[in-house]
Amino acid sequence: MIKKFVFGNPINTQAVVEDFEELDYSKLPEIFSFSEDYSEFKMELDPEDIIYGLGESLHGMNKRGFIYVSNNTDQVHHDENQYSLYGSHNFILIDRFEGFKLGLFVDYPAKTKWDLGFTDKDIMSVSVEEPDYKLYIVEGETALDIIKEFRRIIGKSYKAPLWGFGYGQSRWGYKCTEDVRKIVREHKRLNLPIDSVYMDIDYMQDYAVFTINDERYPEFADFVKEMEEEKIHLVPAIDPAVKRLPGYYVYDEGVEGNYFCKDESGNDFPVAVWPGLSHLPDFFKPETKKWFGDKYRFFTDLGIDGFWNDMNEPAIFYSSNSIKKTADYLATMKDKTENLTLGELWDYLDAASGLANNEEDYKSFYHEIDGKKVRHDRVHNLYALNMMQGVYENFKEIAPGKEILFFARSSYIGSHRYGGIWTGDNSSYYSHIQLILSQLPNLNMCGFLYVGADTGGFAFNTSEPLLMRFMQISLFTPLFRNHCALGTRDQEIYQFKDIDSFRGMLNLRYALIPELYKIYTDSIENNKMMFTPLALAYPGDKKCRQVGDQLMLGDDYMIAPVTEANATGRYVYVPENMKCYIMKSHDKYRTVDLPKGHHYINIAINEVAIFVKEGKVLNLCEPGLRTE
Ligand code: MIG
Repeated sequence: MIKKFVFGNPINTQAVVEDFEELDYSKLPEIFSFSEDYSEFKMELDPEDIIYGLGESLHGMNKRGFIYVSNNTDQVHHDENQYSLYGSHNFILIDRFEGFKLGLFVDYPAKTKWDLGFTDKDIMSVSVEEPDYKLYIVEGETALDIIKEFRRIIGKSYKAPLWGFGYGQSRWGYKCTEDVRKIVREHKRLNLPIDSVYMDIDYMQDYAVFTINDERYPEFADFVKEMEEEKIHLVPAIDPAVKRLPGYYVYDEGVEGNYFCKDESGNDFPVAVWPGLSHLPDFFKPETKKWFGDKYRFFTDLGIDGFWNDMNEPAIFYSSNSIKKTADYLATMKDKTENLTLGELWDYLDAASGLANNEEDYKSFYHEIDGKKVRHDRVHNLYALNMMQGVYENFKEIAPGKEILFFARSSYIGSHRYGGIWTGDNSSYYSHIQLILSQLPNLNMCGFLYVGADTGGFAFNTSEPLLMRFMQISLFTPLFRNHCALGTRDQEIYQFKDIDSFRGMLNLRYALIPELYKIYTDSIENNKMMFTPLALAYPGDKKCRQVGDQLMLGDDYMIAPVTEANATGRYVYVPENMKCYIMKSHDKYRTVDLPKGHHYINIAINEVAIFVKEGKVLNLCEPGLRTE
């Protein structure tokens, strides 16, 4: 049962694909108290209420106790003091034990603040910047019914090709054909399965999108063919910002077609990102969507069938406005080379660090939406969605009949119909293994099924055991990509010692792919969760409400990764009788029958545990070196 309320004059975000009659405010749930202008509502929480949702946001599986702000942000610090990551997934589910359950979707494309029992531990308060939004209240018998209902109204999730479940190797820093060949060679030499190699921004000529650096990738078309023969999919990164360079075809077409975002007076708004001075395509205009989507032909014509869209929050390093302001400020400090007051010192430090992704910049450019000029910050969280929609819908034009792997960094609910997401710049921390676990079910309820995190961690240096533990969660997620940042320690499997153990994990993944893909497509077709918190899968079992580091996978399995450094096992709560497979690979494992209850399981560094419900089987196939 869905109730829709409309406040003010909301933008049509396209998140919901079904039409609902809007209800009279007298029908608003009585448990909510609204501020006079409806920009904020509060609800009293029961001490035991769990709140799930908010997609990829930080903190644990249960979101209660913190503040979150939906504000798509290029955020490399996935730390507990951050409010926003790359996506805005404004759906929450309040779950009271054996009682009241409620789903809530705030369909609003600018900043939305979720104070979930932080300021006052017993009060949830949700607020928007301006009261122009739609509020959907989703009711149902069970929490899983509510999620299903919500998933139905936001439309079917994107379906990735099977090869998108293969292992992918990536790193920021691969520069040339030889770097790619080496990965394929090493995997072949060591009998390590792999399906794809990702090409980060360095393949471009001066970071100009839809170009190839001919020196580093000479005869690129032949190189793609060569990889095709190896059955390796190359997946290039695509960034939205277009380098401002007269004579560069993408820039010229953009100017000619009037496709870029405008400043206050109607000139193309300049920003700086990787290519230097650039312009952001105005993806709110249908003709821009079509144009940019069509540019992917550059790759699809060569046979490339996978893409990742980065920087589409959109990330901005600086604008002429913000850099001028900073430069002016620094000029006033020119003679202050000693005796800065502490206040001046802080201002000084902030001046440069505040340049990127600056609030003022997001208020300084405009989109054209249905012929009207709309300031960017009012629709900020929809920029990535519109980019993805344009690109996805154009795939059938440029690559008819082909299944394309497509995912992005930034998103809004609705983006899930066009592609997947990866969770961005995590770190090589053990706590970020737990973070993936927390993100998976909360993303699933918001429609995002093709998801995954940078395996091994993006920022900072990984270690062999950490990469191993990271793989033991990633081998269950649809996207399974080893990726890391420029300048960090080499992170490919073959850089480490215990290759046999890594091979075991990859073989297990490949042996699981048919079953994982089945669970994945079933989740798409039937609006189900691929990963479910135990509290929702076993609503009558109070013990499950304490479990934040285990997940149900599909209908029959449970996973409980080791998330702690140096641990050689962990405590697990088993919610019904299960058989536990403790696996070194698809064909090397021991099993133990576990009755419902608490158990300590030994799980060595090269082992991963899969729990199977009594009477169910663990479906494995013979692994191969490619998904094919
Ligand atoms: O400003 O393309 O999240 O995966 O390696 C950094 C370089 C830009 C951010 C992405 C990351 C990618 C990196 N990018």
